[in-house]
Amino acid sequence: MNSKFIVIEGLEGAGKSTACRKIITTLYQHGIKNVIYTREPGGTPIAEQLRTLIQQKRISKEKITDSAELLMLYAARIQLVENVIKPALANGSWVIGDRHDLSSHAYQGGGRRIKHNFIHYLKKEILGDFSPDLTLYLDITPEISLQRTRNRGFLDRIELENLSFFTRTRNRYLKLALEDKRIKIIDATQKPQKVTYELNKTITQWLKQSCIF
Ligand code: Z5A
Repeated sequence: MNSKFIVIEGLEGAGKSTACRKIITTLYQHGIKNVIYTREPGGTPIAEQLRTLIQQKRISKEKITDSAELLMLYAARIQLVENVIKPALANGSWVIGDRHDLSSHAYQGGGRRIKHNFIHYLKKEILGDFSPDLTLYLDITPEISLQRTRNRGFLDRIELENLSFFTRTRNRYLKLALEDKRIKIIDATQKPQKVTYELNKTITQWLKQSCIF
């Protein structure tokens, strides 16, 4: 059975971490037991250090520029892809990714307004043709996202952005999801049980369509 790379995307608080756990269980029930979980940014020692740099509120008075943030995200991503994801796929494992490249197009492209052509150029140069087999985008409004993350009490550097930043991010997610049939949109404003039901349905249909069982 060919191994696959499945990615979960969405605003913070969309339920990505919860969804990753559920998907691993669904795959297990379908006999796919060799599955690893990755998160971005992060997932290797160097990528985790970059994650800390990206998320930390303040290291000194020095501001992280938008371009530096984007480059650090791609540096973390390629460390993870080359050292963890590709070797796992080559060994027959499936990979469930908590965020991947689409996040940069949504947050840095939509949220930070970095030019699409520049991000696309980086993606092509750094990742080449490597991309997920399936992406599940958990759609919530920025208002729900802020409500869920603020309930947690701790906000990192990106979570401190304002509502219009997250509105632009969500709009970019939706635009890109509607343009690419490998991205499925799940309404994640619904109750957790309903979101889990939709996830299972979408994954099961996709497994059938891809002739995986
Ligand atoms: N970032 C970027 O800018 N560019 C990039 O290229 C990449 C990332 C890769 C990573 O944050 C940050 O990096 C992120 C984007 C940026 N920052 N922002 N802002 P992270 O990895 O630390 O966290 P996150 O990805 O934003 O996820 P999260 O906050 O941990 O949320 P989540 O994984 O989507 O949700 P969860 O932990 O499963 O659930 C959150 C809470 O909501 C929890 O209390 C649940 O019980 C609740 N929940 C979940 N689903 C529901 C439903 N359906 N109803 C009610 N409550 C729910």
